[in-house]
Amino acid sequence: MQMTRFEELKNLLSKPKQIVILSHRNPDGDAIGSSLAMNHYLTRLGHKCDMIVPNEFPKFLKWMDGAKDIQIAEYSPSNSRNLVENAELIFILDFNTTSRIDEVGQWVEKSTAPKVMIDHHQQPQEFDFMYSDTEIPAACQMIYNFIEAMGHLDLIDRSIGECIYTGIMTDTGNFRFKNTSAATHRIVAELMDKGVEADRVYNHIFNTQSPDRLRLLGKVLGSIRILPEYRTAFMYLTRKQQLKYNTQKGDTEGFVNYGLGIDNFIFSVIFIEDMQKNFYKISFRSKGNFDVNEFARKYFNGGGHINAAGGRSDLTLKETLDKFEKLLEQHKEELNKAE
Ligand SMILES: [Mn+2]
Repeated sequence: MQMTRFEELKNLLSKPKQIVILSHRNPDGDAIGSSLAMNHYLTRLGHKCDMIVPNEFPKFLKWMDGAKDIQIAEYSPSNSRNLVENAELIFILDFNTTSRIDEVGQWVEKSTAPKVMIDHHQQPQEFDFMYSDTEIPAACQMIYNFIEAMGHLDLIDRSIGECIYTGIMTDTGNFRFKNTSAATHRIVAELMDKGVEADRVYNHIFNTQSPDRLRLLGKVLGSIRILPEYRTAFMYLTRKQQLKYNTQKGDTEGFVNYGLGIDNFIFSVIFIEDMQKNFYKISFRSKGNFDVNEFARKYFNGGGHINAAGGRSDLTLKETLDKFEKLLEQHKEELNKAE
């Protein structure tokens, strides 16, 4: 593990501190898993920790130990703000710019507390202590490395192990994505030795769906657009459709990956209308060297990783899809050459 000024941080952590642990908007398994694992670990070291995320997270992540203690800034802004203002140390996990956490970001910018970033996304902002590695598939894997570097692997029990496992499993698409390494599997093996049951975690995350969610998936897959000339598939979901299928937070998670299942296809995209505001949230997935981070950054005000990124469009659905199809034409050669 390479963290800037690590020895200094170790020293800071040698005395009990008031710590705030933050993760990104629309928290996923890696965001919640890394927050909880870090919370349990630091609490065991004698620190007082509070976890904050900007908005609500899916029900399928709430079974993890301590999940009910996570503050949601959208629901309790003044309390969250107080916590950030009074923090002596701030952990920034699974994201790397304060713009990913809405108004919490402004409180963080004002805070003079030292900030520790542990993250695997590209182009990080500058923080006091940084462990940034875009080759690692999950922030949770980095949390494991951090605890190891602190010399505390013995403190990882089944409860911390399940949180770390959740983040690794979800961010690697169940150990399928390219950056899943031998190190990832070794860490997972260690976690299993500490009592983590892979099937138990999997069942909590993936086998707790509502019938409506499956029907929604059927609807989305039924309307998938297949563009072999660009090796691309895309889907969309309007607010009206989401209302019809009683869509809950997290229900659309993973839909986008189906497009990559088509033989020889390398690019899959889903456009999902926001339930409150007039914009479309976009998820981009690719296989191989077609860089969706760059694509999302350049055209859709987003970013992420080479093979998985997010973005947004403030245009109407029709305008958004027109823009997207024009971009496919522009990138036709690249899409056809990608491997
Ligand atoms: Mn992540």
